[in-house]
Amino acid sequence: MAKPDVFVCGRFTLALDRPLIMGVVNITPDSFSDGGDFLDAGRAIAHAQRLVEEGADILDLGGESSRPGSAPVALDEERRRVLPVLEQAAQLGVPVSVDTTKPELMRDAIACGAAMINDITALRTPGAIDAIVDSGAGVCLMHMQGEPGTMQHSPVYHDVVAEVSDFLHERARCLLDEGVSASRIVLDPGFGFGKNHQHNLDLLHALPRIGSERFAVLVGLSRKSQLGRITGRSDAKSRLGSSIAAALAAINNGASIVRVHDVAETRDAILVWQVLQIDKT
Ligand code: HH2
Repeated sequence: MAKPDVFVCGRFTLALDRPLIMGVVNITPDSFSDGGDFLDAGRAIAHAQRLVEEGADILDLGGESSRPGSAPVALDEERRRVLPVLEQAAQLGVPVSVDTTKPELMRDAIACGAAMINDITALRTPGAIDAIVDSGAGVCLMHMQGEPGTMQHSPVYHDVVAEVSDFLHERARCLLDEGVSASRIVLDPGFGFGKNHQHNLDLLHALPRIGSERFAVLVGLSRKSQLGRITGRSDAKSRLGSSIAAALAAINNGASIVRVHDVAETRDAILVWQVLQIDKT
């Protein structure tokens, strides 16, 4: 199926003729795979710089963990974590995304140089759409059933692909109606956000339907527990091999952007996989 040609975020226009890598910088004490590693601003900035050197096309800064069971973070604390890092990261030459659900932080982040907002609640907080609409920033709209505190308890769908896809397209419609162009919007089915293993598999197979021809699709499977369930690895940092396999599967199924913790290894895997693919037709 045809895909959009470009993703426009802030002053950047990213060609989608190759898969893009979004490198994750978690400025949190409690993220599921690297909580505490980059809570210090200096370490977070050094990590951001390293990810860009390793080939990240986009950086995603987050100051609030959304792992299953995580507790919400107050606005002031999230600001305190994210903004000093953003100020420096915005100088690194790649678009910087801020992963937040709070409209106040969205506005501050865009004023501070963020080129993209990544919202796991798809801009459902009142004021979130207004915060981004006239900014030119790119937006990732993600699907989540329930809330991080309880979302994995017993997710239920009648038809997971139809429900996720309809939800994302409705949210995108709200932005289009406000004059946001489709090239600024990417859609994400939200792997592990209120989904069991079968839901995740069904969604992975249905990525072209989720994006349709209009929107690029972003996939975040890196280090997630559903990969650990397949390999039997409970330590999130030991999921590098499975994360690379998942990123390649996502790209093969139509994802334009993969959100990953391990940029260098993912980049190399994508490059080699693309060169070595044997045309079986
Ligand atoms: N996953 C996480 C956080 N934000 N955003 C999008 N668009 N898609 C995702 O799949 C996604 C996301 C969870 O990963 P991480 O940020 O590493 O962990 P934590 O939420 O514990 O900080």
